[in-house]
Order: sequence, then structure tokens, then C-alpha cells
Amino acid sequence: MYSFPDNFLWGTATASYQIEGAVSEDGRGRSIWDTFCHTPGKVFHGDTGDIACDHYHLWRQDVELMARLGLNSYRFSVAWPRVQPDGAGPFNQAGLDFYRRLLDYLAEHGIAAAVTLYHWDLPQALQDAGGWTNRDTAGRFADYAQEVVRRLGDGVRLWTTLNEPWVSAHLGYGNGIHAPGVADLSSAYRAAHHLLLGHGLAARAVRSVMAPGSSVGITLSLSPARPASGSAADVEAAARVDGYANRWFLDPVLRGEYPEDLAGLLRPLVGEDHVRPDDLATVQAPVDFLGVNYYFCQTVAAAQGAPLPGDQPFPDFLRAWGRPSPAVPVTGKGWPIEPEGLTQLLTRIDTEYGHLPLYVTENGAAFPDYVGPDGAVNDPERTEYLDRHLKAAHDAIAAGADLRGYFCWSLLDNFEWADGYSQRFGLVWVDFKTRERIPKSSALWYAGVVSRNGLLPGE
Ligand code: IFM
Repeated sequence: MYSFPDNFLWGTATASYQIEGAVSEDGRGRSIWDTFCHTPGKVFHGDTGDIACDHYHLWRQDVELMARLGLNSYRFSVAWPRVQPDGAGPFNQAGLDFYRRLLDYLAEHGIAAAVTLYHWDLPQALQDAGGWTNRDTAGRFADYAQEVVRRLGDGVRLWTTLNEPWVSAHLGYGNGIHAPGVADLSSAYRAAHHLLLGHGLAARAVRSVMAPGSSVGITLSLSPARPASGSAADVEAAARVDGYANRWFLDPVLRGEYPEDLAGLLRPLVGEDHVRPDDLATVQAPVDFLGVNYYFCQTVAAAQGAPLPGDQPFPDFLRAWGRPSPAVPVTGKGWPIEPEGLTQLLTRIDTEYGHLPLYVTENGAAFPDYVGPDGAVNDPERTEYLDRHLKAAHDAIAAGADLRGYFCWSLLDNFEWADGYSQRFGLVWVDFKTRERIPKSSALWYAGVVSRNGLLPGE
């Protein structure tokens, strides 16, 4: 039996824009994702989050579903424009009331809440003033975060400032695949710095008002980078990609510094005028835990000679290509399935960054699921994926990591950003015409794991 520690949090994760819908109801303001989705050509199939899973109306049913699965925690995000429509100024009581009702209902069902304060739906009014490239947004974020925690405080176990600032910065401002759709390296690094600054300011602000028993941290998307070969060029390229994907965020949050190897490369390209003397001390605000989102590893080759088929370029300054992992199955999204990367990541954080409490705040896979003739959704690939990753998480605990919870991405099939509704990550199938929910076979398997607080050896 692979048993997990007592009081382990077993949950699923979602994010506001991906599930709520109701984008124009009860005083919600506009977000950058509303604008982006309604810009032709930006999102697959022209899909939008206008209705999504209609969780804004079906939240009771969704909580009851989690309770039936026996889950003891739920990670969701607050939509900034729903509670503070312009990102500054007055708060919207109707928006806050929605989250208050959700929190109360979760508590009634014995489900601990893990709340993310920013999962990418920036108020459009702030983007109109530069968004995360504008330093002022960091301060706005801290003010918003503090007020949300003050007003919703009771009953939240984990407060997370940001979800995956790497994605916000690099996909939102670096290559423009995500909202707000800016493609400029310098903007990406300014945005990354202001996101980190916003995290540091918000973490302090949240701590000053949060209820006893709550804790505050941040969630990073992390991806072990390993060389495609033993050549010195590939090893060095992998180290640069590690700096770009992992250390650029881990180091400032947990050590109060940017990694000098990458900073040295970036200095001539993006300058440093956006970094003020005390900023990194602010970014290194004490955190009670680190949230880790893990999906895949990067196999990295030095960009020299001709690329191999399937090689994907990283930004030019990294002089590196992402190479498909050989002989590894991939998910529906094409992501290599490499559970050992999760063990490696959790043990690395534990040994290199201090023995701090860790949560896997996201891990999961999209597969081309379908409803069978019997009305059931059988997804053995997802069950196998989760089983292997949970065993990998267990290995990390055995090696000493203080892992305290696991949140499967995702509770529901939902709006997968630039991929629209084409990628299904849910434990629960959603019919996007009727909004009917059907727990997949993986959900029933996960319920068994939760009830045993672990996995059986043959599972
Ligand atoms: O859907 C996203 C989520 O919003 C953030 N982390 C990765 C997931 C899958 O792509």
C-alpha cells in the first residue's frame, strides 16, 4: 500500500474563467480573457468562457459532486473582475457573495478551501493601463488580495497569491498565445518582475489579515529541464532552460535573488530599469508553502546546426530547442508523460530550497474522452496517468519532501485557454451544450484512492 501522510489534502483544482461563465452577471467587470476570446483568431474554434461550465449557477451541484467523491479539499480561484470590476476602487458585493456562498457550502460538506487570488483573469481596465508591464498593477493586486481575504477570510485553508506567473508573463506578454496577446521579450520580463513583486506585496498584505489556521503561498508551474545528450552544449542549454522555466521564479520567491546566469544573458536584452533596489526583498516575503504545478519535463538540445524533426525553439536568447522525449507516450495535448519528473522536482525543491511544506496544486492530463453507448465515460489513460504520478509523489515523500496535498487538474472539463474546449482535463465530463456532468471512470478510481488515503500496490 502506498499510504499518504495523515491529514493529506486530496482535491481537484479549477480556475474562475475556465468554469464560471456568467461573464456579464451581477456586476462582474471585463477581464483580459473576455477581450482576447472575442478577438477573432485568438482561441481555437472561436470558443469563449462566456458560459464555460456555468459553474456560477451550478456551483451547488459541483460541491455536492465533490462530496460524493469523498474529496476533502477544493482549489478554485477568485475572479478579480467579479469582485473588483475595474481592478481598483469599489468592490462588488454580489461577486463577493458568490464566493461566500461557495465557501460556506464547501465547509458544510467538510471540504477545505484552497483559494487562488489570481489565475490570469486580469481586469481589462488594468490592462488598458499596461497590465502587468505597469508596476502599479503589483500594488493594485496586493490591495485587491488583502480586501478579498479580509472579506472572505473565514474558512480558507490555503491562500495562493498567483497561479503560474511564468505562464502569465511568457504566454501573455512574451509570445502572445494567451491574453493580453503581447509578443515582446522585454514586456515578458517586466511582467514577470511585476507579478513577482505583486506576489510579495500580496503575501504580506494577506498575512496581516488572514484568519488563524490559514496559510499563504504561491503556485509555480515547474518543469525539470534535462539535456537531450551528455554533450557539454546540451548540458549548458538545459541549464539555461532551467533558469528560464524554474529558477527565475523559485530563486526570487525563496532566496530573494534572480539567478545570475540568466540575468547576465537578459541584461543587454531587456535592461533592469524595472527592478528597484528593495524589490527582491519584497518578493521574498515569507511563504507558508509552495504550490507546484507539474505536467511534463523539458528535453533540451543546444540550438546549433539543423533542428531535428519535432524540435521546438525556446526564445532566441536561450539558444535551445525543446526536443520530443524519445519513446514516451504523450497526452491528448501532446505533453510527454513522465511521472519521475514529479519526484525529481519535489525532491529538488526540498533539498535546494529548504524543507518547506509543498502541495501539488495541479497535475493531470487531457485525453480525447467520449461518452460511450452506455452513457459512461471510460478514461483508463487518465487513471493510469494519475496512478503513476501519485506513486511518483509518494516516492518524493519517502525521499523526505514535506508534501501535504495533491489537487488533480481538473474537477471538470473546462475552457482550456487558447485551446478552447478541445482539450478535456476533467475527472468529470461536461457536455458543453447541456452542461450535464458525468463523473468519468477516473473520478471513481480517484474516490477510492482518497477513501484509502493511498494506492494499492497493484493499482
Ligand atoms: O488549464 C491549465 C490551468 O489553467 C493552469 N495550469 C495548466 C492547466 C492545463 O493546461
